[in-house]
Amino acid sequence: MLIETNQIEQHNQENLSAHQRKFKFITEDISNTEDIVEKLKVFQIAIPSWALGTGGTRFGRFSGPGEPGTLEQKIEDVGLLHKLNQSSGAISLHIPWDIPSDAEKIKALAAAHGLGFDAVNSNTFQDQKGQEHSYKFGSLHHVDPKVRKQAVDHNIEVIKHGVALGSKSLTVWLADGSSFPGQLNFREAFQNTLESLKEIYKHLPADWKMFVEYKGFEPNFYSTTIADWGQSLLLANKLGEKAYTLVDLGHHQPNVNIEQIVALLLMEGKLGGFHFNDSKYADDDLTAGAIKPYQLFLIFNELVDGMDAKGIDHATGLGWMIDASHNLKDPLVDLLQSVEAIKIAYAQALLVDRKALKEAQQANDVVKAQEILQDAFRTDVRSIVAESRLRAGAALDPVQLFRDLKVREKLTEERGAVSIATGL
Ligand code: PSV
Ligand code: MN
Ligand code: MN
Repeated sequence: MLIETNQIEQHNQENLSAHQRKFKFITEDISNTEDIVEKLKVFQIAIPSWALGTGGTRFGRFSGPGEPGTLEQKIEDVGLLHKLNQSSGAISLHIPWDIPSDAEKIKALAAAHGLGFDAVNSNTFQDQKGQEHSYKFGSLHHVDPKVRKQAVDHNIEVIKHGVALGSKSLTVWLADGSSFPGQLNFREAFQNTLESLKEIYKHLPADWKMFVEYKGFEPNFYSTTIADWGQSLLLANKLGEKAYTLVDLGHHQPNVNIEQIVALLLMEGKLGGFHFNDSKYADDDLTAGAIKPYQLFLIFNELVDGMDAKGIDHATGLGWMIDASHNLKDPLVDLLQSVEAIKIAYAQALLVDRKALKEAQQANDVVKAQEILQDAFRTDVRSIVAESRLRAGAALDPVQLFRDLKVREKLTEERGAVSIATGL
């Protein structure tokens, strides 16, 4: 084990009095801190296997030292995150980047790190070696039924891998679309996608969910076949009760009101889960909360409101996952920062005085409504989040402990300076 429990205890001991001072200060002003701490303690955010290596851009990839080269090493990395924050208890695999050679062994390794398997992701946006038909012009929407069948079969294969690992959901993201007007018949592309998804849906185990991810651009730039939440919802409704819309924060055109989308999808019982990240321009996949923390808070505000209204359990009701990749930072530190930002936004949303907000809305008191939200957002909840970690046996300051224990240096010693990590 690269990080021992006693090292976490020692770190917490050294930081305890400073933490307690801040936590005591905030509990004096907030009546429901205990409730918030307990909710945060059980809140888990899954880590995608492809975020563990440096992502790169289409102009180049500057890989970092000690990055994982195998599925086993990726699991070990998520194990390290979970040891540090006790909030990253699952890994999400992308097939075929992460094909497990021996599912039982991989499952046992994950279990030894306290990890489960989140959604499995199919990949029909790249051609693989030896593949018969190319996805250059799409996969599930393709004009050629042979290409569609190949893509359907791949998804069925992914489900099988997921079943062997104990995963409970399949995420389908398609690069299918067009880059020039006239290239596609929109209705036929949509119908083909629906028929293909129906085939895949038939192979979904009874207790599984299918997440239909949408994205309005890239790699196609004129149209994408599942471009927005409306098109994803249309598909999910036609597919059946196991199909849901998945919201990736980076997949919207600039300034789209994502919190409103989330509110309505939740209301319709069709919000499946999230890919958290942040962006300034497009699908930038930056650290969650790095650019627009207020938006992240407003999204959680809708989530808490909508989930409570329906009695949905915050921790288990939706699929919570990060989907980020980073070119400049240590991937593990970046993921720790993302998890922290998500938990901060969640904690702030739990602070919102819902009764007062309702009253302000009913009275059309715009100023009051804004004040209520901004009061919550401007509250420094970091000590509440830290307290939840302390109680869960995690580190008070995961990033600091990562540095102090020289985790990256040790990984580099073990794995070497040159990385062969897969992923985008
Ligand atoms: C596509 O941009 C995406 O967000 C999808 O979730 C993919 O599965 C993931 O990134 C990794 O390529
Ligand atoms: Mn995504
Ligand atoms: Mn994306």
